[in-house]
Amino acid sequence: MPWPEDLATRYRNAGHWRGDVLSDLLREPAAGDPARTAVVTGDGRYSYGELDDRADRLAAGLADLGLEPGERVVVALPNDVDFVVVCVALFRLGAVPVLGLVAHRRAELSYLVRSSGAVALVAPDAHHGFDHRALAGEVAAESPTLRHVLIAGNAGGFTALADVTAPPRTLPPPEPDEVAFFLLSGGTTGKPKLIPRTHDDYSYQLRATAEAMRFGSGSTYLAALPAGHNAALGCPGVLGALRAGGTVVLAGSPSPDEVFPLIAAEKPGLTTVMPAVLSLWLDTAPLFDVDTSGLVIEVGGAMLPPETAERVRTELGATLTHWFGMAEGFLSFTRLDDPVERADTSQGTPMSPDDEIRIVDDEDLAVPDGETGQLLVRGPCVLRGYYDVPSHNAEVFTADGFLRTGDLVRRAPDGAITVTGRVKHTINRGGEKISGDELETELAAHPAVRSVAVVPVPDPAFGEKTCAVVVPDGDPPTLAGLRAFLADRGVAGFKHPDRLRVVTSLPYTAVGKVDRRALAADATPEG
Ligand code: OOB
Repeated sequence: MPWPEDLATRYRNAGHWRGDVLSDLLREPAAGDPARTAVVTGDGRYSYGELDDRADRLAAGLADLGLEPGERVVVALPNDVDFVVVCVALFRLGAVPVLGLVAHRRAELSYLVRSSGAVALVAPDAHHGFDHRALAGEVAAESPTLRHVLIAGNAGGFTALADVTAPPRTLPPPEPDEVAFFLLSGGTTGKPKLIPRTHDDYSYQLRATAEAMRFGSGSTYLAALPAGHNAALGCPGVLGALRAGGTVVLAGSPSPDEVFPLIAAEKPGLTTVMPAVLSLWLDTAPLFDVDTSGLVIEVGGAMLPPETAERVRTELGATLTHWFGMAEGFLSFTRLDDPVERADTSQGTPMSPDDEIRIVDDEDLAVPDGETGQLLVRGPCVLRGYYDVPSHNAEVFTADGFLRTGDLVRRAPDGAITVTGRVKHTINRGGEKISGDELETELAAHPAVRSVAVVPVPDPAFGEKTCAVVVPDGDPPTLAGLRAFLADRGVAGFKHPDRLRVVTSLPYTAVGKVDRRALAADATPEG
């Protein structure tokens, strides 16, 4: 779904889209200063020269395996150097990464393969004690399009990523307006959808966010969130840091005992967190006694209590920028020089001067500044359609190409946007988005569930947790039973409900839909 020509021309003339391609990542620093550190992990340090060469060799090796430009490859790797090498190699080949999470299980990975028509899957051998090789085998068994399973580490019966190598050769570069990779949507209705991001649009996002965060070749970015998520990938994140010729520190998890030693050792100037993780960092920081005063912390993804924002300054001595972002491409954030009140209570202004926003009521009519309405967005990074779901696209895009975000916001007279809620059926569990429709469908398959509604419940640490409200069929199910059932169905653990409420009937609205608002209003932290 390309942008219409008039808008594409506008974005090019404005200098947003400059014809950059992500296959060029690593190239310039590797040529100019090959020994410079590109990536640091818990296990090692990797130079631009080394990673550039590894990406070239992997791209050639993948071409020898028969992988063609345009073919999709599901990548579900942890924050490790392989993530960077695999992504850049696929960009160079013109193959299209579909970025999953290492937390994904059979249900999610098979869905990603199926919905993208992927021909290959890249996974680790094991991670945090979980056998991803066995998981890859299960996915392969139910994915007829999959020709290759590539394993980082000990490959068992599959192909080892390290063995996919061939002498570097010149490959035709991708076109700037082609899809560079797919991100996964947090969902509005139904299952999460695939979001195409082009070389031009993502390069603009990487450049503009790096400039706004004053991130340059001497800067270090700490990736504490999963690198496959837009927040840590490209705001400016892992790819933006590499594009700028800076250093990326990849933390295996956002856990304080992993992150604080890395901050002490590598002194990153920029990182991204979600509010739940930030609270954990704040609570545990005194135990580590690390100097965090040089750190700019981008916080977004879920509601940030103003008290938490305040603690970033008083307890960490760090600088806070507050972000509203979505994988769909719209970003709004407070700038480094904004007054602190703005950073505490709003998500600032859109990234691009050519981002267009509308805030509308139920009739799609614009609401005045200061009043709450649904946010509609269009712009040089905002997708024009999810992949291969025309009827869904017809619902969530206006005729003139604005995306209905499903988020409720208000705009102050100075243009700053504040998120106040949402109309979409998702649970925002510490920043991890769970599609209510998807989870209800999975739970409804349980034999003891007659009907089910999934609603958020307030949680002091996560902001929201997930409550399943169940009308039983016979003996009511238990929470543990439902969770085990979902695990058996291969549903990722973060989607399993945290609470269960058993009821005799669900409330319905006048038009006969489950009244989730009433259920959510009844919900207490205890469930
Ligand atoms: C980020 O991206 P996604 O795609 O995982 O989630 C997008 C959704 C938004 O539609 C909104 O519902 C929610 O996450 N959200 C917020 C928020 N920022 C995002 N809700 C309340 N307050 C905020 N500040 O979450 C994401 C992508 C890039 C940068 C930062 C976050």
